[in-house]
Amino acid sequence: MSSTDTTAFRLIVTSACIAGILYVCNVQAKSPETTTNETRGSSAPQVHSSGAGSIPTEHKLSSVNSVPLTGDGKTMHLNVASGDVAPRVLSVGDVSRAERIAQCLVSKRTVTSSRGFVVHTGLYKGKQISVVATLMGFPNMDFVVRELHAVVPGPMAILRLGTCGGLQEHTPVGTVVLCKGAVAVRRNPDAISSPAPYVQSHSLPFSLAEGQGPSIVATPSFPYDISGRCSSHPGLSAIFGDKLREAHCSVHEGVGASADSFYSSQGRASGAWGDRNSAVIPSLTTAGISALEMETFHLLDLARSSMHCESERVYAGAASIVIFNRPSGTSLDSDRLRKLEALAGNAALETLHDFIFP
Ligand code: R1P
Ligand code: URA
Repeated sequence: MSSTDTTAFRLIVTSACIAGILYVCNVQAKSPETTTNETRGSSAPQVHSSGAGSIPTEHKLSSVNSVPLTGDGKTMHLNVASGDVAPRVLSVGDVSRAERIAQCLVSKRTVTSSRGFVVHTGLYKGKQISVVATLMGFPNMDFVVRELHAVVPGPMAILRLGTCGGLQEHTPVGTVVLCKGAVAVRRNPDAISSPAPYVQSHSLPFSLAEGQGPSIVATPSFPYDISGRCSSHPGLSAIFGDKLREAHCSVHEGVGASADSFYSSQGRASGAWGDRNSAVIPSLTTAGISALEMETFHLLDLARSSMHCESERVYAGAASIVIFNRPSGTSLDSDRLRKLEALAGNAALETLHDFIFP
């Protein structure tokens, strides 16, 4: 094949894949009963699920002081065993987003767990990739990364594709924010339960430079801890950026913030909870944060922590689709979101496929 033929062939395969995802979206939008794990392509997925998560009565868990495993070698919460997971992983929050993107995999097999995690694994252009529904928040990302890592020998590449709030005027809805790094925003219960002399209402300055330690330490007036920045793997992120741009996504490279709540630590107004959070969004925006979501920081933090162990290191990166623009108060319509999920999902699979472990 000439290089023109090869390019044309790749274009056809990629377009067919995106068309497939969009077709599945439409089918699902019309008939919600089709959102189960049944076959949608030529290859029948093998699905196995169990009551993992609650401790199975027939098994005594081993390794209780590391990653607890059932008698048949499955992890307690994701229900995965050795051979169920590929070293290249795409993590998405939403179960239906994972299922739609996984339509691009052939010889797909699916593992579900009673905790709600879903792991699809199959071949993408000849390489094994897992697409995982990670659900929401730091604790779920922790279960996913640690339990997948426990059953995959050697290094792993993990990308997250999520949705987010855009904090800048130049990150309107529909932008895909490629995350160069992230900080964590956490509500501090000791600070919030102490009487506040006043409530901080305008921005508190902090820097997004790397290696600076905590950016903001919570006080009763501003009861939120903002961590220092943790970075994506530059090589993996650069490929992801190229693939997103090739897919004609509107890409903005920036630093994100991951919050421990969709509400308090994302600066959403509340009457009932006394969140004292009116300075959260101004502070993040003034510091230059582009995207606000709930998992990326923890993924990058675990990847950073794995660096001391080269042979089992996690290489991580992330991007998220802006569904709300906080300065303008606008939101993305669901059709555009589905289309962007398909394009960016395909770009993520391409990235994982092309990434060469150092
Ligand atoms: C909140 O609505 C959820 O959406 C974002 C947040 O991080 C959080 O998980 O990401 P996902 O769309 O990947 O779930
Ligand atoms: N996900 C979040 O966590 N926050 C948003 O505003 C949008 C998506």
